[in-house]
Amino acid sequence: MKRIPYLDSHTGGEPTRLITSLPFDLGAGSVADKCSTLKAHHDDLRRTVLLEPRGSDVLVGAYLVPPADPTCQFGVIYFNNVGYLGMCGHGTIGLIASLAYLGRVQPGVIRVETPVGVVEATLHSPLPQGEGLGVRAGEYPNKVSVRNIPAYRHLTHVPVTVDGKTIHGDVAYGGNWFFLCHDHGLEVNMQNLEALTEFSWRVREQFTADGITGANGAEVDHVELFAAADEADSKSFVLCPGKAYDRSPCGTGTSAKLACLYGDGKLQAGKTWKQQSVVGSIFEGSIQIQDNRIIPTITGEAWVMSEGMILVDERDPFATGI
Ligand code: PYC
Repeated sequence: MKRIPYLDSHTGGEPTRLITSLPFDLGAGSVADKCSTLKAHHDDLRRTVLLEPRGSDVLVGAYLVPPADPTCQFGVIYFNNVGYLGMCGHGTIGLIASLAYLGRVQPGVIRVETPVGVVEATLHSPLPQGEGLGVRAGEYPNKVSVRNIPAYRHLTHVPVTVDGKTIHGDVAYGGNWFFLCHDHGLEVNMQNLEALTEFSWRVREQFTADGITGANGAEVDHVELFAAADEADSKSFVLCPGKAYDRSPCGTGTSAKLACLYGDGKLQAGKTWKQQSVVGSIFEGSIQIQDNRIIPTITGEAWVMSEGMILVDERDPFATGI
């Protein structure tokens, strides 16, 4: 019987399943190298941990791995129901809040190596200034700001025709690749999830058919449909690569959005932008410009919600998921 301990959290409704120790060695390379090794040799573990019957399409997983960069405390590799992610904003907020719950980090700055670069998380102290860095009994700090890798817009106002309707959007990078669209004409709310999902999926298929990619031929595997919001600057529906929608406002998607806003002259460095998800949760985002690069910071809260042990009986026909 294999036993794999896990800790589940959610960030604005989007779950992260944290696996703090892997049952095999991934060598001494960078986190990007470790991710390649996982893909090539250990993809069964991703399937076991995340797919039904032990998981679901909605879950995002996070493997905690040793960093190669000596300035980092942790390395992390995010994964989903169909593969691996470059970075994950909600996942990093979930990771740091989970590590705080486990007592493995204190409020302050924590550097994390991901397959696409180093991100810097700030775990905020829940106590007012002057009351120390600690927490009230039984509580753990759960508010996290993530200074992401640089974000940028790759293509502007790209037309895509779906079901005879032509829409437009930008292709931008925030740690993953996104198509960001405003003129889709759909209501962005919980009553319209099926239509939003099907439409976004068709957009993504059409992108592939049209040969539109991110830089260096990268697949644009996330679709963001934007709409006006009452309690934030904007609301969005985000479709993830495995056809589940992001319950959070999507940290990497918000980073891509901030890069486009800056490119359009609609966001200045240091100003806060509030992005709301289709379920109503909000991330605050801002950018800094450093060496002509756009560096987004995303802030949100995560909540631990389940701690346990995945059991894998080797006789189980669904040991590696459905
Ligand atoms: O928050 O960056 C994010 C994210 C990517 C996919 C799901 N969430």
